[in-house]
Amino acid sequence: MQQDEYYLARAFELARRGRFTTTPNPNVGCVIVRDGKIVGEGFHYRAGEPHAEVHALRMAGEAARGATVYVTLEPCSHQGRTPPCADALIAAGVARVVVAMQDPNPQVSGRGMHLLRQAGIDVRHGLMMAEAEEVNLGFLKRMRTGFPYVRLKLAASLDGRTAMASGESRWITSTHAREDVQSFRAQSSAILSTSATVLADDPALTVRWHSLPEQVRLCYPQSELRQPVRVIIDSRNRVTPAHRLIAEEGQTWLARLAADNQPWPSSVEQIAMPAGDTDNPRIDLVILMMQLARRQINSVWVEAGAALAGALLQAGLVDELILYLAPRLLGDGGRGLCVLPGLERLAQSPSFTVADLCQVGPDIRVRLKPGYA
Ligand code: AOF
Ligand code: ZN
Repeated sequence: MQQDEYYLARAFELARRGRFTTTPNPNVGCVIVRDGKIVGEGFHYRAGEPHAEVHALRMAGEAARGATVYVTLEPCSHQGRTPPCADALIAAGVARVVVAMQDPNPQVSGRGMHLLRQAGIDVRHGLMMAEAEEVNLGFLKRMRTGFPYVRLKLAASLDGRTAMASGESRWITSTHAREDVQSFRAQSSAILSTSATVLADDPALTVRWHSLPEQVRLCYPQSELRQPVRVIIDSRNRVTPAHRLIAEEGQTWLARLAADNQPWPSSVEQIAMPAGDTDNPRIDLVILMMQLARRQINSVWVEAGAALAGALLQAGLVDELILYLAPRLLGDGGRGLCVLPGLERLAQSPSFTVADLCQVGPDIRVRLKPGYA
């Protein structure tokens, strides 16, 4: 039925409005239609606050009786931070529910739709699945696999260099590209970097509201700004309370082999990681990602150097590469994008499929997914 897609598309539009704030919860939108008219609308804004369906039911009031409800994710059946939406829909006396995707959360996983059907409500599900995947890449990956969705950000010149032979590297890409980066940071649960980057650049790794693109600022008020947690791989305890990111607002997690006794503020947590190989103690990236997912991190935005970029790719942990290319040449003495030890044959070289390509100010942005299509 074309009409179902029409109203569900509206529900997806609403769902996307929560993309900066819902983590660790998913983005969900809901539209209630009675006699061909939208009588209620809502979306999930923040964990702990009402779910999309509850906002829409409140707006519809009595008009929800006998209405059709369009929702981008299966209504929940469990008592979480908020009561089950399936119960609220049944109590409101709705006649029909159209669901894009089943909720993979093991606490729900089909039970929400089962409850609705048991109450005599007509339920349709399994439409606009591509949109349903796209709007919750992080939440869905964490629920299905126990790993977060990882985006690796890279920036280079046309010849794939990240620094001049002299080492000069600041601002290869434009302010437009940096605004775009701010928008990706703002949509991520966590920003991942390394002590090498902290020692070299002393970055804040925060979202700065004034640096967000204008179209983002219009729908995301400064008062609502959420700082993604900064996760720093620091196996040799080199980050100190004097580094800039420690003083900035937001939390910082230091992934370390052993904690130290420095006077850390309460916003800093040291995560003890297993050492693995005793001759060469390093932080295991696979274990780190699993730990992050266990801490409800849906999505990770990686901003670091060529060593971490290469290691993540070689460990198969990257879901998406966001590559900014500045239209300039730095020459073949400059530093490359990824350290890939042991790479000898073309057949072993990591390859990608271009997901999309656009111009950001004067720069080029390519989004790539690992593997050939
Ligand atoms: C819905 N509608 O808008 C959302 C749902 O702790 P709670 O109560 O917020 O529950 C969180 C879980 O509920 C989350 O993990 C996901 O399975 C589901 N999210 N469900 O019916 C919504 N955001
Ligand atoms: Zn719910």
